[in-house]
Amino acid sequence: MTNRTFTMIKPDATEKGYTGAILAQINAAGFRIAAMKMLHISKEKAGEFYAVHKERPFYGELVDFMSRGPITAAILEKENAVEDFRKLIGATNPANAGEGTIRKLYAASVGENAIHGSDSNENAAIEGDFFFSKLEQF
Ligand code: ABT
Ligand code: MG
Repeated sequence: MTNRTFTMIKPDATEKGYTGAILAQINAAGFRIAAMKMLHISKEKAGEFYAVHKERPFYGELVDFMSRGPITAAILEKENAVEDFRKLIGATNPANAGEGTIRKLYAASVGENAIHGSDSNENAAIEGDFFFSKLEQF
């Protein structure tokens, strides 16, 4: 599974109507969609997903943000998926994101940064399984 990553189009980008444009950019960059769903996660589920950040000062805001509206979660497949997808989305803070990256184009701030991308193959598998059963991964 080293050729897969996990992504979420976050509530800010969903609210602004960017879902279609972002998915088109992901496809144009050569990623195959191996799983996808739109859903609204609870605070509890958001807190579980971001449990590694529990002690950070921004944790409460992050959980509120991620549970305030629908997201689109997906598993994406491509050679070197994790690294190439992080390049496609750009830096965590959109102010530092490169030209043409998804965060440069669609993110408002470090807290509301439009899209998630897994940071390792191990986390990609954990995160994908958090949202999708084996029957929903193709
Ligand atoms: P994610 O893809 O959401 O994991 O973002 P990324 O991996 O680029 O950045 P990390 B460090 O994992 O941040 C997780 C979420 O926490 C938010 N955040 C981060 C803040 O709000 N303030 C901060 O100072 C930092 C470092 C950004 C990420 N999520 N959102 N939205
Ligand atoms: Mg991260």
